[in-house]
Amino acid sequence: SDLAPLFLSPPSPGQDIQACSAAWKTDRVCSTEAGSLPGNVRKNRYKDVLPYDQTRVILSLLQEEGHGDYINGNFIRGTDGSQAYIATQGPLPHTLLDFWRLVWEFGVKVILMACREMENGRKKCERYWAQEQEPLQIGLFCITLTRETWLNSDIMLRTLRVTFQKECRSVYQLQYMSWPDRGVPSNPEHVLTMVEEARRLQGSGPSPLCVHCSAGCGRTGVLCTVDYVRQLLLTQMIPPNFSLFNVVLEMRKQRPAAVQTEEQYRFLYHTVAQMFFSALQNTSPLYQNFKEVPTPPSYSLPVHHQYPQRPGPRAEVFGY
Ligand code: PTR
Ligand code: PTR
Repeated sequence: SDLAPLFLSPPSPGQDIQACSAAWKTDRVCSTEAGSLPGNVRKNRYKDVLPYDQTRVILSLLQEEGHGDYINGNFIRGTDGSQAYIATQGPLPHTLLDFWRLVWEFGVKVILMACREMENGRKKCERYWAQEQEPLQIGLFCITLTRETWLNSDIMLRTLRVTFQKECRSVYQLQYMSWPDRGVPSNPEHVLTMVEEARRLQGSGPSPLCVHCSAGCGRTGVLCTVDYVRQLLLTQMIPPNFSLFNVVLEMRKQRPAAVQTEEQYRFLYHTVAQMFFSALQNTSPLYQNFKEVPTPPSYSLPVHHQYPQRPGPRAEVFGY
C-alpha cells in the first residue's frame, strides 16, 4: 500500500528530471577546477563532463614517480555514507595507467562497465582488460584474463588477475554489452542481475564498486542508483515516502549528469518497481532472507542523505 504511488504513478518523470537539474544547479556548491587545469584537460574523454572537485577521486599511488593526482572520476556515497561507488569515465589510451592506479589504490574488487569499446563506429572506452593468452602490461601493472563467461545474453563476466609490485589480486569485471549511449537496456531484470552479481562478487569488503560507461554519467548513474536503492531495501531503510527523485538528485550532486536522460530516469522507475515487486513476492532468492534481517541499522545518514524515519519494522511497510 505504501508502495502504491511508486507503482501506479511515478511523479511524472519528464518534469522531474528537469526539476532535478534545476534544483541541483541553484544550490550548486560544486566546482570543476581540477579537470580544467592545463595538465589535466587531455585526461577528460568529453570536455563537457568534468568531475566535481568536492567529490573527485584523488590519486596518490605512484605520485612520487611523477604521475598526477587527477582522474575523471567521483566518489558517490552509499546508503551508509561511505564512499561506496567510484563513477568514472571509460579510460582513454593515455589514462589507462591512472585507471589501474585508481583500482589498486582504492582496493576495487568489482568493476561495472555499461558500454562497449566501440559504439556507432566510435571509440567509447579503451580496453583496459586483458584478452585470452594476451596479458596486458600497463606501467607496473600486469593484467591477465583468467576467466570470461556470459552471465546472460547481456552481461559478460571477466575475472582478471592484476599484479603490481609482486602483489597479485583478483578483480572482477561485469560488462553490460547492449546498453546504448543515452538509451536504456531492453531488460530491467538484467540490470538487477548485474548489481546483484556485483554485490555477490564484492562480498563484505568495504572497497567501492568502480562503475563506468563512456562519460561515466548517464548509464553509470543508473547503475549506482539501482544498487543504492537495493542497499536501502536490504537494510530496511526504505521510508514510506521513498523518493527516487531525491536519490537521483543526490547522485547528481556528486557526479555530473548521473542519470542523463528522461528515458534513463523512467527506466529507473521500472527497474526499482521490478526490484520491489520481487521483494514483495519473495520470488528472488536474494530477497528471501529479508525476514531474517534482525534490526534496522543504528547509524544515521549524513544530513542531506537523511530520509524521513520509517516507523516500525519492515514487515509493516512490505506487508509481510
Ligand atoms: N559530450 C558528450 C555528449 O554530448 O553527450 C558527453 C557524454 C557522452 C555524456 C556519453 C554522457 C554520455 O553517456 P554515458 O555517461 O552513458 O556514457
Ligand atoms: N553532453 C552531454 C549533454 O549535454 O547531454 C553531457 C552533459 C549532460 C553534461 C548534462 C552536463 C549535464 O548537466 P546536468 O547534470 O545539469 O544535466
